[in-house]
Amino acid sequence: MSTDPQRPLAFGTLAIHAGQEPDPTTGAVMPPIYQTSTYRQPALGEHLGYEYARVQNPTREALERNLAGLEGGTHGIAFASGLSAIEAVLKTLSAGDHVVSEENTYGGTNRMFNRVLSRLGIQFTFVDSRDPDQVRDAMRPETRLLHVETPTNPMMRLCDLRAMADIAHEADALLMVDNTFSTPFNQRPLEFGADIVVHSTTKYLNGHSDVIGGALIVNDDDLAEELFFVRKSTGAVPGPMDAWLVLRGAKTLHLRMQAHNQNGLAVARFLQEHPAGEAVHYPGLESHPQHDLAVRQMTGFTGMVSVELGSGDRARRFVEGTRLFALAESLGGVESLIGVPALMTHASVAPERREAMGVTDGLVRLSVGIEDIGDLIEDLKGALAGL
Ligand code: P1T
Repeated sequence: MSTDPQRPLAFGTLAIHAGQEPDPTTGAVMPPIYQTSTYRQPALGEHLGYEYARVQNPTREALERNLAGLEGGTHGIAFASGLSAIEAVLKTLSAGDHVVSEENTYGGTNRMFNRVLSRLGIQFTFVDSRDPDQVRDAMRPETRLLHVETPTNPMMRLCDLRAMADIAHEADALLMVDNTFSTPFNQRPLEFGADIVVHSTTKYLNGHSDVIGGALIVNDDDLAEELFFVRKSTGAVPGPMDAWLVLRGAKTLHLRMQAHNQNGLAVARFLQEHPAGEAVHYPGLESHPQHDLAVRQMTGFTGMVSVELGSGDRARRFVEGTRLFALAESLGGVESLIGVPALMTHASVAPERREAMGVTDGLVRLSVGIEDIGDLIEDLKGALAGL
């Protein structure tokens, strides 16, 4: 694709072209939506590389090559949701194996670990991965996986990806990084030594709030084969239409993320200066306790901002008072959303654990979209005036 094979393609070019060739039969520049469950085989024991759509689908494969290109990996494996992507990795483990996980993950990830997979004999230890010593101390001989999110949902804590990779590998474990909040435009964990990157493609990668999807990206052929095997054997594949929509969304990731990064920073600064906000959590602010680390391993800080308003009542009045920011779960779409994690995305986390992490009833999370920033600030100003 590149005229000079020595010169790597830039991110924006990869977003549009990585893994994409015009359709060989028609020249269609977008891969067709192969809406089929099965494929005719020319003779018994012979096929054209496609047998059954749980196992192979060309539209899904186009998406997988694209996502692998964006994360700098060699294999992408698409799933029906972010949670099913994470679950597939856990299904490479066996009863008795141990996992160390950041404590402040998306509430649904925590629920799957605590209430589903622990019943099958997988053991979990939850840590504050801002502190590498705490992570190292939690590793055991039977630890197979270290799972982190950075920034975390919704406290926007960071962990040092290079340190996490070293700790995992010293213990013969793999490092899995949930890169949903950052996106590969802002942070590429494989470059810091991570083994597996996971995405809820529902969020920024698709970017238009119209699909539930997930993906894993890895660099190791054997690991990829194992994960393809788990997906084939358990079945959490995305449909071809959804795969196509995520691919279409990913082609504008670089443009959307520039706008999300800009608007996110502007909203974080506005909230920081507003007297109603007690604390603003955004890694792009100089006041974020890990701002130096943010600058070292990220190139932008996304559109995710959390603000502490001091009480559940004030949080409720704020999220019910906005007009442009819609009160809703999820994040990463072009439109701005707002919510109270303690009552919504993290309601499944035990209240005392939530409180200990700062996920209070007064904490409001904003997914800042790419609308006009003047209109967004006016909207927030109006809602805060009503507190
Ligand atoms: O919803 P699903 O596509 O299954 O993805 C789960 C998931 C995984 N990882 C992170 C960091 C996430 O934020 C999510 C989903 N999060 C929300 C729905 C939310 O509003 O935070």
